[in-house]
Amino acid sequence: MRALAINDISCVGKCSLTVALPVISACGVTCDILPTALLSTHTGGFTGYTFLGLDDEMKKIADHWETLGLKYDLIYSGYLGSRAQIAFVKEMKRRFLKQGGVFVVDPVLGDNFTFYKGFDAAFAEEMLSLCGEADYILPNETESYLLTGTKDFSAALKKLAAVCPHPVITGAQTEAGYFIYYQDGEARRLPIPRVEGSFHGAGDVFASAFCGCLLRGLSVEKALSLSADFCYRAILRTQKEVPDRKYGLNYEREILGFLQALEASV
Ligand code: PXL
Repeated sequence: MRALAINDISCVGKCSLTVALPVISACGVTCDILPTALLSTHTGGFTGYTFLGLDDEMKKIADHWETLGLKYDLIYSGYLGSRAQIAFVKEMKRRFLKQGGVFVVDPVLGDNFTFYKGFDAAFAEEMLSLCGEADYILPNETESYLLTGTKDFSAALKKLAAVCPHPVITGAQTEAGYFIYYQDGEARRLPIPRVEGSFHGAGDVFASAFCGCLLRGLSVEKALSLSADFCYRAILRTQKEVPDRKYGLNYEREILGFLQALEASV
């Protein structure tokens, strides 16, 4: 099995490709990467970060790959730096996803009910059109709101299900805490204990683990529950060990338990 992760390289802050590559590889599958941008840190909470968009380079990389005849079982896209990059990801899907392959979109837009720096409503609209080409979309509750205009999860899920067959809204901040997803024509809930506060990079750990589980042939339910549990454990560890949340999740020492659960499920 071969995956392609299209995401940025934030050199510090444990998100995007610095999470996707180790987590998907550890799941036991090949993970190639297409970097969208190079940043000194991610944009959530740091100031003064550097940003180099890689639009031109991405095109050259794709052209070279075409000469190699590369095709992917799964393409997973995350942080995209511009509307042009969203259009290019659609083209990547057409050129490089195998027939019957899976396209997973994490529509990275924001957190705490605001856009990350550099994103706005026009960008969200473009992201929604990318969601329309995906098999799975994994918005957090903020992104679900920015994509649909509603804070009601059930209503948002319905709107997203009209766009994509398998929307998963992660980390609904209700009293109990749950993920809400659409499967077999109905909304389903996956209870996840709620942890107070915001944890940067949690969405990337979850999405990467989810892709790894799908690639190993797990059902959607099993992939969701194992990935969410891994993410939850990493959040608990981070709460104890990392005073400054912008440095991302300490997921590394939770990955063994996740992989054991994965291997026991295949
Ligand atoms: O974790 C999402 C993410 C990915 N990449 C970059 C980001 C963010 C969120 O802030 O800034 C560059």
